[in-house]
Amino acid sequence: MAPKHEIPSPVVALAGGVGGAKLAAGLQATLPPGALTVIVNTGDDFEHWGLTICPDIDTVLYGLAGVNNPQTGWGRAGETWGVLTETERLGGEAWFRLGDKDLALHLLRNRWLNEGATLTETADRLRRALAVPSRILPMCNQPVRTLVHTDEGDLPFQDYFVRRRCEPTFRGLTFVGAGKATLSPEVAESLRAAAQIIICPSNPYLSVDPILAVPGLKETIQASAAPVVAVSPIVGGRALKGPAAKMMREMGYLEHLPLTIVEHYAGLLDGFILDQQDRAEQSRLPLPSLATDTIMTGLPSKQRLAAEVLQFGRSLMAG
Ligand code: FO1
Repeated sequence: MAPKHEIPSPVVALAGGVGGAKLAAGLQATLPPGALTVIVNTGDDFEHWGLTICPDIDTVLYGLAGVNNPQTGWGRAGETWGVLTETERLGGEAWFRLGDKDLALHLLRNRWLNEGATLTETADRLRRALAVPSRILPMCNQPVRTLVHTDEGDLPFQDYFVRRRCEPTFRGLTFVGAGKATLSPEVAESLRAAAQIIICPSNPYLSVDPILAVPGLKETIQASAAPVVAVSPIVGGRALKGPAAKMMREMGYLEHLPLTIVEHYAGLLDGFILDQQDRAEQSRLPLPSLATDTIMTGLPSKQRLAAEVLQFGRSLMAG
């Protein structure tokens, strides 16, 4: 592991929810304060209880603040559910579990948005309030909403993922509004200034593709001289567990091999990190790669992987 002063910064990470938040926490703990910027998927955002909900921003925010619920991966540790319970008793919708602490954040964010703040400004105020040294940037300020095409018709992402538990058969995705989104100055500047760009082990189709769908974002990464390294979300030849795995199967991605991911990110990557359990696939990869333990549990394993990712990126700069 390189000493902190040898790691080139600033570092920009592209992240979705839980997997992204874990690596981001490791990167933050490894880098000097303020050296990390995380660009986060907002395709999962939706309106609920009259509030704008930003699941991936909040998962990254809570993860970097160390206040996340490690069991669910989303939401707050030590959460209470008074409002949800009462809402349900009054006949309101309770399929999407907003806890009391989480709700407080949403009330504030909504007030700021109603006052005219951008999503980027709200994320910055919240990360400062939770003493997070890293910058958290929504992929854009305009609403982009992932729409899932199913055999039962089109469903907004959270309706499909949480309310319907991915039961309808999956047919495809549209990132509604992506065409009209613009690169925010903060996202553009962070990518242009980056010494390393890391694509976190988030779902490439659900979590990273919406980010790359923001017009100009992919091109800005491609124009960067910084090495771009993706960390595989695959362990042992398999994608995520649970409903996401069903969705991936229905998308036709039967072989969740590291090569599939590399090909998906064609033209973007300088290097790839795969799990040591997939080491047998390493020789198929058409770019520099590193096989290591990518499973992140506690902070030490997140930090160890982060240090390896940074070191690997640095080796690509030298080469
Ligand atoms: N995921 C669930 O499976 N059930 C929930 O009730 C739920 C509530 C929730 C509340 C706030 C938040 O920020 C995230 C929440 N998530 C919940 C997670 C989230 O909707 C998805 O895991 C992501 O969108 C997928 O990346």
